[in-house]
Amino acid sequence: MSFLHGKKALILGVANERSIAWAIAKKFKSQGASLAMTYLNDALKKRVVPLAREADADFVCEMDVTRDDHFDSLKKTVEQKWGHFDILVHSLAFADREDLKGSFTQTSRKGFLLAMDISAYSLVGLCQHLHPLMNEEASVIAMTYHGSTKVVKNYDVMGVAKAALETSMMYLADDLGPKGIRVNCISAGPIKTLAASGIGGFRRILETVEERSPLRRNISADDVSSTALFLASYDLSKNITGQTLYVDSGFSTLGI
Ligand code: 0WD
Repeated sequence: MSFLHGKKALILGVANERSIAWAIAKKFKSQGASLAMTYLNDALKKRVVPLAREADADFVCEMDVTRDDHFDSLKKTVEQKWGHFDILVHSLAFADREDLKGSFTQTSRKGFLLAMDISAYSLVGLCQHLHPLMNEEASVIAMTYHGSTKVVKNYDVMGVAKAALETSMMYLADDLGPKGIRVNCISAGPIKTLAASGIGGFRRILETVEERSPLRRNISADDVSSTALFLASYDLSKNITGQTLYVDSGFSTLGI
């Protein structure tokens, strides 16, 4: 059975073949969806275009979420190529490396706003521009992390941005629910990707999950893609919205 047959999925956040967004793209493709992907800039275009070709994407375009004009051009492109679409995946985040070193008190205004802008406001901007093109039964999925609700060493300003992302997700779910659009987050356990390499002591975080999580193992990008499929599919999750689903081997449930 293919759960996404005839559905159109726009996926933001593929940087390379290790990206969570790439695992999601492959999973959606295998379930019958048509894809479109965006890349951040020319440097990443070289990596993303071949992946988009491999996934037989309908189109690929540039999208830097700090640029207002890119929101307008993305909307225009989606409208021209597809008209309407069904699934939006937000799998992007950014903070200055300097702000991910364990001294949160030293966060600059500039660093704080940058992390918020790219990692949280972007979801609001995307929904604002694209919701008129979303079909009823559409699903919006954003990626988050446990550092939003608990202190995780070195996650710092990104934890604050993820808290804003998760709360934005709930307000968007309430706003867009009457149109039939669902909005949810997946809170993934640590996975070694390009973005993760910017977080100090990331290897130790992976070791801790393996040692202490209830399931005593780390998760993979493919695990996240299966949950993304569940949330993308109207048949599987039609009454789930405004939620953060944890795919973390149970780690977030631990106290001492
Ligand atoms: O352990 C992990 N890897 C986890 C990641 C655990 C839990 C959550 N996440 C989240 C991340 O915070 C992010 O929201 O999953 C999402 C995807 O992250 P990823 O797959 O781990 O990382 P990566 O492959 O690096 O993709 C993120 C991409 C950027 O890559 P780089 O590394 O070049 O910053 O986000 C994109 C970019 O492609 N991105 C932007 N896209 C549009 N406009 C921008 C921007 N301004 N900045 C970064």
